[in-house]
Amino acid sequence: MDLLSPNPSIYVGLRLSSLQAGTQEDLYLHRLKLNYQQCLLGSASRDDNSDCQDRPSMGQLALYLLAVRANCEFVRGHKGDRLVSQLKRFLEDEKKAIGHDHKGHPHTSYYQYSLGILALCVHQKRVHNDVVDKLLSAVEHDQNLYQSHLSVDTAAMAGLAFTCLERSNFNPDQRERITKAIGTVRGKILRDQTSSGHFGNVYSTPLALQLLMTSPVPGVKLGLACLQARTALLTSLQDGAFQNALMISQLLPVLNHKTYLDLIFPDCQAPRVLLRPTTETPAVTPALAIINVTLKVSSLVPPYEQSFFVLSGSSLEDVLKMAQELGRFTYEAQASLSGPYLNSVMGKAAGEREFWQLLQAPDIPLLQGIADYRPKDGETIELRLVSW
Ligand code: B12
Repeated sequence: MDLLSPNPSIYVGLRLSSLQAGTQEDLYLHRLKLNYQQCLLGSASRDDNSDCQDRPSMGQLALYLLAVRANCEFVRGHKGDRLVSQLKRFLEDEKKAIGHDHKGHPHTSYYQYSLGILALCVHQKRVHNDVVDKLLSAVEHDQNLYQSHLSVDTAAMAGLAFTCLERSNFNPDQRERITKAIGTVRGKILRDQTSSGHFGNVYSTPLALQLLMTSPVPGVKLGLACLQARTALLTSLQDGAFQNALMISQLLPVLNHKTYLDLIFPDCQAPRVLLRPTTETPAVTPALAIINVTLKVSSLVPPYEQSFFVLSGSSLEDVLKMAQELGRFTYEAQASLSGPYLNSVMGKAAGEREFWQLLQAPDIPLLQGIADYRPKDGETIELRLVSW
């Protein structure tokens, strides 16, 4: 995948919004189908096709299946069956990685595991009880811990997967546990509401709201919490917090009172307003200011620290590029659906269950990636190798 590959999450978000992009939308789905089928089913053209350097992950395949469903299609035929089998195989492998005693971890994450179950469910494909059991256990054990390890985003995605199983009457033997787990993740999300109204942080709020909106009996307390979250989201939206296309794709359904569960019975006839290409507003050339940003890496020996003068409005990625050009500093980023993901610094690649965390020194994790975050004058950004 590269940064120009079509992104299934964007297609899903658009189809669950009140907007449509006319023929562009059909073209986009066509490109998605070509890309995913070629990369996953390994057709003959794979070797000469530079579009698929990496095989899509379990979560990407799941998002692709959600995109197909968003167009009111079911995966069909030989190719469709193969994709479904692949996703089931991915889940089986993850189940093994978690292990009988639930001591291990999925190779990807419980977020992608949930996406996999959700995607199969909206295509009316059942998964074995023991696959669902792993996700149920993750939620149940998390509840016993003093501090929750599942992020709000993951809890919300797990809740959406469970709710789909519940609504589709799948895995009837586990019904009681499923219903209880939905209550558990809902409670966790509500407890994680911040004073500003967001659930977790601004970027986990769209998925959290998607889950809470599926609640059959909203009740006054839940209704109020959702209202506060919506208000907080709208304020963040006006403040320009939503620049990242993937984040917008998770927000669009919520703004249209829809959730991923609408993909069980999608409504492809609902009227949507035609999106117009944005008319370029004449660029208000901001006064060219030069700011000072310090880049710091303490996780390695010898540590690195250097200050740079960059144009205000530069992204963290611009700073990293400049540092690399000036020497002594190197980094590598890989394309993801969220944008470029920093995976190696000074030749040190993050290992399994490790990542290069981005922080505003001394200790505030950034809420955006290297392409979206724009450091302010005088700021020190630390890149820290941590386990997760
Ligand atoms: Co994260 N992460 N994450 N993350 N992550 C989320 C995307 C989200 C939305 C969480 C949140 O704040 N609510 C934000 C992004 C907000 C935004 O775009 N404005 C977020 C953030 C901010 C980060 C960090 C920047 C935090 C930090 O360092 N201060 C770092 C990334 C730093 C870097 O570039 N090195 C970070 C790290 C992680 C870990 C804990 C390492 C894991 C990823 C490792 C793994 O899964 N093996 C992680 C996860 C799991 C997620 C989560 C919960 C799911 C992502 C996923 O699997 N998507 C999302 C939640 C969400 O989307 N709402 C947050 C589905 C698959 C199919 O898509 O593109 O193939 P994918 O997935 C890959 C990328 O998403 C990438 O890792 C995934 C696995 O390879 N990734 C990226 C994960 N996080 C981020 C963040 C950014 C900015 C980028 C570019 C890529």
